[in-house]
Amino acid sequence: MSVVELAVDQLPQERKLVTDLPGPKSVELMARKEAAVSTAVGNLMPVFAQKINGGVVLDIDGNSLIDLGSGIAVTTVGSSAPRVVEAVQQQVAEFTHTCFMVTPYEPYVAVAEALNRLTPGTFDKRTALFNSGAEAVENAVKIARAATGKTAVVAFDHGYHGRTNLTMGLTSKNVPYKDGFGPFAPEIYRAPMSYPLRDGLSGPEAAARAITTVESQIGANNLAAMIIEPIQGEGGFIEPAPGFLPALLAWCRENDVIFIADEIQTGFARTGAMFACENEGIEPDLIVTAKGIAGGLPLAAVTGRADVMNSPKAGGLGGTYGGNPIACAAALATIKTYEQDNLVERAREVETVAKGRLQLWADTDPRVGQIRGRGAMIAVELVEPATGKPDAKLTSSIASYCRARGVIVLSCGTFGNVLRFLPPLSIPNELLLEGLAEVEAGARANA
Ligand code: PLZ
Repeated sequence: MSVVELAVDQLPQERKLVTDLPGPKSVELMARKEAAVSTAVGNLMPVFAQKINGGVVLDIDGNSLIDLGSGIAVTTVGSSAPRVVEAVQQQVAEFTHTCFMVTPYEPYVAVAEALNRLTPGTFDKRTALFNSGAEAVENAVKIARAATGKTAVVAFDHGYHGRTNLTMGLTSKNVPYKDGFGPFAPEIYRAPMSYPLRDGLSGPEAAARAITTVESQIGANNLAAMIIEPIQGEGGFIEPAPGFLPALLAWCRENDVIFIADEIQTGFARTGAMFACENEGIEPDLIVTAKGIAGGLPLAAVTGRADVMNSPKAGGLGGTYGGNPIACAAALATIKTYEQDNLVERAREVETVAKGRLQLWADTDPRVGQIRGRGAMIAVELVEPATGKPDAKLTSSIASYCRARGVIVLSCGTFGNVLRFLPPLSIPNELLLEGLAEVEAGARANA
């Protein structure tokens, strides 16, 4: 069994509610939030955080909640993980910023070396660092266009790549991400995704369908890049059928199309491999990472084939803050934690524990359409048993039930009918099981 290093002043690893949720202090702060923050910036739970580590979130009223979300797959090593805290404290005292393009510093180079070493593919690689997932995706597209001299980009049904103008266009779902925010960037196309529960196609069949769409609607001679999440995140934790990704990659290689894997949500041990592409044995031309890279500090990267990464003109990539030294120090400590604490193995253990518990529920409840996912990225798709239609109402009722009882549960999916579990790998198994038991209780309460 792998052992996760624990915070020095670790919170008691238990769920404990001392008020109704939200408690009075959170209610008061929410009133301030509503008076100060745009209503367009929503909150899943109206509960304000005080301190977070291990598998619990302590709120400002003293309630201790079970964390099954990791801030959307970010604090995979745990929030305020010990090595990260130490590295950030050291770096913040040395210098906070130079702009890498003005005065470079070693941590940026070390993060690039680590990503070149860890990402799939033994070929010569280069990396560039950015601030957010969406910014890195935009840069991957810029790089692919520079490398190929072509302009079109194809993304997939149910795909999610961000909220900036270009990445909004790449994102599939309209509400809440795109509605009213157009016009979108030109030369973005969409192909059908492999969705085994709903299309019944094998990987090669689904790939042939996608390739037909691409060839008939875009043309390989116009296509700079294909971008895909190896397991879709916001779209519903959709795992393509085996063989789908390798067939797409092979087609891209034959047609001078850059294959971009968006591993922003799946990367860094999350799926029981350092990167989800490893599960299918594929080596993308470019791989985009963020979230789990730096233990909660904002950092993102594009890593890939040296010839592709070096194709924009000198000075063509950059930004004021990209690869901020504090974020880089955090990333180095985070990566060390993945490797030294063997968190890839810990993610596999989380899969066994979580799937085992969810299966007990599924065995007696036909509304569980499918349990899927890998590692610490596990989902339950909820359906109407008679028709197989997505059941978004049940999904939100269960999520609300859990949140009211101090279990942070996220949902996702184009049809809003998927419960997703993204616990930090620092969560004790007992707490994970307790949280999942509450999910089943929520389903029983909504029978
Ligand atoms: N690509 C695969 O999962 C971010 C979005 C939450 P940023 N996912 C969480 C929300 O509602 O905004 C994500 C992702 C994949 C790109 C992104 C974008 O990463 O760091 O949020 O820009």
